[in-house]
Amino acid sequence: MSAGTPTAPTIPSDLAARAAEVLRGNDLGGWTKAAPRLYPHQWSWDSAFIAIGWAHLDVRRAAEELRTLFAAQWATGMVPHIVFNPAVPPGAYFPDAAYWASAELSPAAPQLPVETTGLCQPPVHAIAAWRIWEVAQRAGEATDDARAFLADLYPKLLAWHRYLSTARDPEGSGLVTIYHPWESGADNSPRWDAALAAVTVGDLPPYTRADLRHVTDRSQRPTDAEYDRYLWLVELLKRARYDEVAVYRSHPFLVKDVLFSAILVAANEALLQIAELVDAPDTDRATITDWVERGRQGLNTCWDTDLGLCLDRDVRTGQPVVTRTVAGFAPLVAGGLDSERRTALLASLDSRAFLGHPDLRWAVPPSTSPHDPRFRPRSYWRGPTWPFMNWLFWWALKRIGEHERARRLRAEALAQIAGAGFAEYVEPFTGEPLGSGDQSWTAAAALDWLANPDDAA
Ligand code: 9WN
Repeated sequence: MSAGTPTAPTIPSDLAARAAEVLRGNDLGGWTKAAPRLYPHQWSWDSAFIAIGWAHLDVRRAAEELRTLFAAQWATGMVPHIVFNPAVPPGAYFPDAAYWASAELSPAAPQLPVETTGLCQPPVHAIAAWRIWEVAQRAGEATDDARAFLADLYPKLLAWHRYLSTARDPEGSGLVTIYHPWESGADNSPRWDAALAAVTVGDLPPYTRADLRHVTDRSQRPTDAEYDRYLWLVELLKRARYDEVAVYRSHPFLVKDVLFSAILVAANEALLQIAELVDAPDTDRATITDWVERGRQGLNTCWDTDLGLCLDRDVRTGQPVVTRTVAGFAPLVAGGLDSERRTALLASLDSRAFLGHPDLRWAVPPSTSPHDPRFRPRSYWRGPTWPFMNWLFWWALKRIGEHERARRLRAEALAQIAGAGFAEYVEPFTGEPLGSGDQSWTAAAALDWLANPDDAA
């Protein structure tokens, strides 16, 4: 099946039931593992997508997922990228809670026994919280509970977005700075190659990777050289005791991440809806509206006319990061586009560099364009397609009124899940499932799509 061919996929009638089984299988009561063995903890942005899946099975359980995550929020407002599962034996996931030592090093970290990393991930949480509300309303289910949940979560979301708009954007650029590729959620994307190459790895204590015990084909995971840099960056964050000002002064990896920033814009719009619902003060609403505008202006400064994509910017060098990845479509997620920018972005999306590539098994966006010299079809974020990314872009296309494109993307993405199962990521040409199986957010995306057939467009 080529990208240009219209598809009429057959979706097995038990797909939603199988997706629900995946979530239930990974459910540890109050929170959900990102995957059964490879990711045995609670991951921040996985959790938000997972909550959307739960909303279709049990709205209260969906709310609980986010509540548990936000219980580990730092005093700075940061929502940590991983909340560790105390039942996981040391070494089963690396780097583990002891390695990060966040409570020991930072007064802003949550108190023991809650243990987290000292990084964050893209802020999809307000989007998820609003989606839970929409699902609850549609189902006519316990909307008082859902409203109380949003009222309780609102100040936490506000503190989270404030953290990102201040500590992570001291320049007031509207763009969020990340300290580590793990913060982007797209760990070994070629987006980070140049900034990582400039990092000199110092005296790193010996370590054993746990991921390769679960994914034995090394080509699917980041390389050892990348891992050395990931860990060296953690080492430096620890030496700075996770203090933002110190990190900003000395850290060698500081990058303005356009997809992260665009997600923050969309999340701020969701937060405005929540603010309205919970009757938040006008001053909050004015602040959030400023963040939305500033974010869109920041993204405008990252536009690359030749590529027809938005590019990250390296804070240390001031230079744009020239790559062709799915992150380049960030303005579609942020919304508020003028017609020229919208036309250019959609042309890039439809082009042979992305959805129009003739060899794609399903017309869903590869993480890195096959036209980028660093494209690798089996290697993690260097080419494979990611089901929850399909969800994010489907949601974004719908939000900006591109209903026909959204409908096609949903159909292709569901066909992919029907064919490849609940894989973490998928080889774009052959459709081979890669990484972990039974990945929670893949199941959540399926549940959301299948629960709302009328949502197709
Ligand atoms: C590091 C859990 C996470 C996702 C990320 C994905 C991967 C972790 C890893 O798995 O990252 O955070 O160990 O590779 O890149 O997006 O949140 O699913």
